[in-house]
Amino acid sequence: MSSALKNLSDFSTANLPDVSQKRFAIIVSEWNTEVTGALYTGAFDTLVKHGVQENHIVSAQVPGSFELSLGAQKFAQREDIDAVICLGCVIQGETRHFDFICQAVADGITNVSLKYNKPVIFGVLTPNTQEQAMDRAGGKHGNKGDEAAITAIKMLALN
Ligand code: DLZ
Repeated sequence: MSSALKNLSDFSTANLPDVSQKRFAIIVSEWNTEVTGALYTGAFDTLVKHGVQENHIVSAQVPGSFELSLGAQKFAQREDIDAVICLGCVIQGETRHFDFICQAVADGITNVSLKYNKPVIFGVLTPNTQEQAMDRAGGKHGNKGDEAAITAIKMLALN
């Protein structure tokens, strides 16, 4: 950023950069596919709605959210990819598995982003229940896949 911030606004879709020549990868986890499928549709459609060419979006599935970091790395390391969006849903269970997966994927995605100096977006829901997940995958709390796509677009404006 070259000058002082004048109007710090809430998260909005106003004044997004031109992304018509940018290329994105969307990595989506196969666990809880009812949720992650909705996140994926939201992210894909939002990219297109804001000017990304459909053939500039590559998509890949990984088995679970734990695998999102490696999936992200495989695309982040490609020179032709400008930003990576990771989508998953880890639902709280009765064991500590939830904590390990959430921590690992958050750390992993952060590391990939910093290593390759590219936006790698954390679009992973960590709800207590399936209902809470659906509320955030096109339900009453919107679609966090849409937000992940907008975040990726916004981060490209920093380049
Ligand atoms: C094993 C597991 C469990 C219990 N729950 C979830 C979940 O709610 N969401 C998710 O994305 N993945 C889950 N996984 C799978 C792990 O992410 C991972 O695929 C396996 O531990 C293999 O590395």
